[in-house]
Amino acid sequence: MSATPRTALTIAGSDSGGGAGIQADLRTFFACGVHGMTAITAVTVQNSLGVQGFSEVPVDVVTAQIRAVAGDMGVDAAKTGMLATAEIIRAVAETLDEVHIGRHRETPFVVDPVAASMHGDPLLREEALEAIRTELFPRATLVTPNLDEVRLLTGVEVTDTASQRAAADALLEFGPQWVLVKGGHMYDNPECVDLLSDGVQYVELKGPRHDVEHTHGGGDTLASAITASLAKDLGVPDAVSAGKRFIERSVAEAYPLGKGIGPVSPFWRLDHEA
Ligand code: PXL
Repeated sequence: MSATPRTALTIAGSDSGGGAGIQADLRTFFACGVHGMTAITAVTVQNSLGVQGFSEVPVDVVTAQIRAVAGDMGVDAAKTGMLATAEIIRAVAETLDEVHIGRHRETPFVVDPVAASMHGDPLLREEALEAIRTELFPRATLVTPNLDEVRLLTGVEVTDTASQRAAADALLEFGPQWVLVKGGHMYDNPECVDLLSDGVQYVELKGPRHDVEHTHGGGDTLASAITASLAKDLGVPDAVSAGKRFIERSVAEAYPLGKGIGPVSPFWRLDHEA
């Protein structure tokens, strides 16, 4: 018998292609040595060419999954990905309070405000954006939007360091403890510069820009790697640095799969000889 590893819960949608969503989260948790648990919110039908459709899980089944694992196994850190509807978001927020997950509770909580797939397929109803701002952000230890999500949530168009800082401030207004404004979509910049802030500290995290087209699941993998580090009791700045190192390597080692866009890969963490 072994010691119980730290535990992390992802509340997100399933990607039948295995590269993003719940599947990306679980393989990242595994690669980071954390026991992963899931509350599935929606089932997408997709492959490397895009999302063909999705079906939401009934809201009482979503919340029952959270209660079942939190009550028995315990959750050391949690994250959200695709939440699909305002109704699911509101119910998840209420349930997280009940089980003491969130910035004012015992358990750290990362919100990755997933709105669309990289092909532009919607994964969130438009009316649900307001619920993300008002229900989830005030409960978040950290929010991790990309620049498209920043524009949808705040109206700020990030093009440079100054507008990235303005976006961080606008997001902090919604009440999360920390924001990570990811700069990966600033394609003019030869580096990937993410800005981490709690309104007092503004930390620029610089990393290489890899010239790869296979980046499916990149945002999910970064948020999951950060969540895994939070589950191991790292503070937010250290957890984000560890997550950034993890995603850089996973992007560098992304692989083609199918006829479209392949996934980022955490396989580099495995011992292929074994
Ligand atoms: O990468 C965002 C994302 C999250 N969750 C699910 C997805 C995607 C992107 O396609 O399918 C289920």
